Amino acid sequence: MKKILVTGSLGQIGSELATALCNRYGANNVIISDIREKRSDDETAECKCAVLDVSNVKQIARIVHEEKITVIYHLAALLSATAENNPQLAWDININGLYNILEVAREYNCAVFTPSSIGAFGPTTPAENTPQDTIQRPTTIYGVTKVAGELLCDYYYKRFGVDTRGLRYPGIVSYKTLPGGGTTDYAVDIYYEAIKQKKYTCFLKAGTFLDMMYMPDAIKAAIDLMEVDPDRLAHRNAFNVTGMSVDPEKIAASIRQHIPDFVIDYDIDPVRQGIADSWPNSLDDSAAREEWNWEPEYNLDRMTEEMLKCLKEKLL
Ligand code: AKB
Repeated sequence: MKKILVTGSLGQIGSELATALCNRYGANNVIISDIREKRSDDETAECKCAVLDVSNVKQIARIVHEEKITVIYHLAALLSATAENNPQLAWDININGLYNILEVAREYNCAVFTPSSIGAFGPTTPAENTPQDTIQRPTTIYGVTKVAGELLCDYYYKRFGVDTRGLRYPGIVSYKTLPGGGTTDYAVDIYYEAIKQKKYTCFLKAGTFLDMMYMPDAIKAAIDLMEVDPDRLAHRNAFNVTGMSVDPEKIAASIRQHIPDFVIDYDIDPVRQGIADSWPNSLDDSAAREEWNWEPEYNLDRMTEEMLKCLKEKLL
């Protein structure tokens, strides 16, 4: 039986992944953890919860040893805009934290899931239909940590046999826990503001195309990848996955099908615009489709319908 540790369990992806893991493997077999105590308003799994700082290798080893952990979903990380504001902290959490997880996984024979990102690409990467294997010269500290993380996970698999697997997540859209400090966060904020005031001021320009994915697909991708027969995996870490390629105008048009007087205007944040401009417009996810049958269930309009319905229930 798997015994699972989730780091970063109070964040946008971790909070929903933890619930899905409890449903699938039983709440007794999942330990959630984060840098802070869980609060009553945190929407995450009802299971054992630990405070865990991933920069403290002894703390990680103690939990893994005491709880007999066999699989770690390692989600604790800084996102792109926050990382750019504090590159030293980004290195410490995104790289030293991952290194600590991999070292403990090596010692205790755990499998490890780690998300990479579209941020692992840069301005010299082909921007349209970005291939699985291509140029990776990111210009952000976030991207540097993501490329280094992909390589480190490959290294731990090849050198020590640690069962490392990972995805290059695009922007993730969801209505339970807000993302924090990402460049793609506008694609979540826009739905909240559409419900609250039928108006949204976007920090990225019209025409800025980026890949996005709805949360249920992001969760399904992580669990499916961790369950597939390892003999099928040629890539293991850092699979391109995507649900859709959209810009702010396309999301606004999809929202207008439900809220006809919804208005979008623009107040550009140069830092996040610069980051977005350095990332691909659309990913080729054929390696994930071939190696472990990846297929998203949500396109833009299906996602919009569900986001607006769920946010209406939550906010009004
Ligand atoms: C971010 O915007 O930083 C993240 C990502 C695409 O990795 N959502």
